[in-house]
Amino acid sequence: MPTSRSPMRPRLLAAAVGVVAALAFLGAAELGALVLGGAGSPLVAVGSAVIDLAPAGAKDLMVSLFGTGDKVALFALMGVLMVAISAAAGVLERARPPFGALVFAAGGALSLLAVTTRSGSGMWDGAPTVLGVAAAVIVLRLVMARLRRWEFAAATPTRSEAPLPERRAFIVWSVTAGALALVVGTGARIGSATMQRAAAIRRAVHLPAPVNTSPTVPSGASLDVAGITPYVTPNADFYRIDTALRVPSIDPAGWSLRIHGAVEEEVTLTWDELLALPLEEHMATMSCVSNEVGGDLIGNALWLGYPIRELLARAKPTGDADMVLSRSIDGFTAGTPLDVLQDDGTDALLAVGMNGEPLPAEHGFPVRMVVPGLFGYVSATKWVVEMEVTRFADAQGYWTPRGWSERGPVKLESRIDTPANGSTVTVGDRVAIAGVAWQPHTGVKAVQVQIGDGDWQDAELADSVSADTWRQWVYRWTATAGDHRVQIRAVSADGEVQTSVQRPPAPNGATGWDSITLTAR
Ligand SMILES: Nc1nc2c(c(=O)[nH]1)N[C@H]1C(S)=C(S)[C@@H](COP(=O)(O)O)O[C@H]1N2
Ligand SMILES: [Mo]
Repeated sequence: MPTSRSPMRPRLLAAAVGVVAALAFLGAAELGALVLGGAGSPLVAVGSAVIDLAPAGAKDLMVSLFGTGDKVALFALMGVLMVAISAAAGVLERARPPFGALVFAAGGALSLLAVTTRSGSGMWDGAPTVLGVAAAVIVLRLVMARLRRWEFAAATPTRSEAPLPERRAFIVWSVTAGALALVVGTGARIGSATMQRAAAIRRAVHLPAPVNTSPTVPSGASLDVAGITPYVTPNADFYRIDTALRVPSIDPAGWSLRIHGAVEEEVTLTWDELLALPLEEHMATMSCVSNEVGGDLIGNALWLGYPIRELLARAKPTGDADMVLSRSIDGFTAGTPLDVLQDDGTDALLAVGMNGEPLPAEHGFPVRMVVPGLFGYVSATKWVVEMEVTRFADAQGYWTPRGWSERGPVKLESRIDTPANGSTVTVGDRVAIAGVAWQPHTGVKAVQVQIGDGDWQDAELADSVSADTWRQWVYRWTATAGDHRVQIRAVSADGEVQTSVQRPPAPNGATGWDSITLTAR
């Protein structure tokens, strides 16, 4: 018998629980889509499917009714439908569990169909929908359980007419779940839309051809060894290091670079002005100061850009300036020696292209710096918008007050890519021990290999485009029985032999020899 303590309209509340579960579906799915880079949103996919499947007459009707607002009207219509169906599912779940949950599963299956049959959909595009259904079912079951407890408590006779704690719990649970889903879902949808707009802007960019003859990679730069690092690193595999929680999204149309500070002429350069300049293409290996011996925070790419020295020549640095503090739109800064940037023999670029494409967003779109021979943290500012000509005595880059050296030339290093540490090989087999070695801008002239206590042997060295890139190397060893320690060292074009002294990355780059152990049986 209902009392004033029991839910006034339990079926209406059950319907509301269904709607909250639908919000949870959308919120979780949109969050999943955002994580996937804006792909797989069931909201978008179902909307598109409806547009595609709708008969022409219905489309015309929508357009004539709502004009250019037809898409908004479509989403509103879908929203009304979704509220109606999820409310019904809530009522059903209260009366006959788990049939309400099954309605969500069925709706999920339909939107999964819509998502995965969209043109260009990828393997993971169904994941947001699956996540959404899981969230909806969990919320439906949990919040419905609260409603049942309230109904049960109300039906249990007591003398008190005081409001029930179960009532309170139900309200808290449903409101919290609904609000959370709304906030997360809206935020994620906005995030995905922003990312997709940024991706479309990048796709529309047309880079000019370089004025220099871009370096052709000699066929001898790539050794035929399984497991060796490719000479040129594909953009998708290029290591990424930055302090950006969110990749900055810059519309090139609004981008400009300001060169100021100790200069005779302040220079401002827009995107169109930059692209109209004679751009050059140069290959360079870039690495991170945090790279451990044997680590993979290093990559080699073809960069298209304008020589920074030319821009500095326009600005005309004054007095005793010795540093350029470059600044990213997100506040990151790097302090680069002015003389390196002015040097005729160093291809320091204000880069717009990477391996024949506009810079990927996470690698600095639309514009970054690339300076052969210097670690990224003192030279390779991504999303660069400002260069201040100053002095090391007066300014510091982002990492310097955080315990990293003011100067960061890349150290002579070498790495074993294959075989993997701890591998077992067969006695008598020819084993290709191979990897890469680098000291960008100086160059590498030899790599030497030592097996156990044996003599240092010269490895075979691959060609390279220039001293600015790493070089592949291979040493073909006939395996002899036992456990062997294999270590390597590089010799620079200057004749420097890579030091065996083991130092950690801080404060200015790791040193030491890379080594592996091999067992031959
Ligand atoms: N805006 C910005 N640029 C930056 C950084 C950063 O944190 N923010 N990190 C630098 C560091 S430490 C390195 S090693 C390189 C890495 O460039 P990549 O992510 O394209 O490989 O970018 C440099 N440029
Ligand atoms: Mo770095």
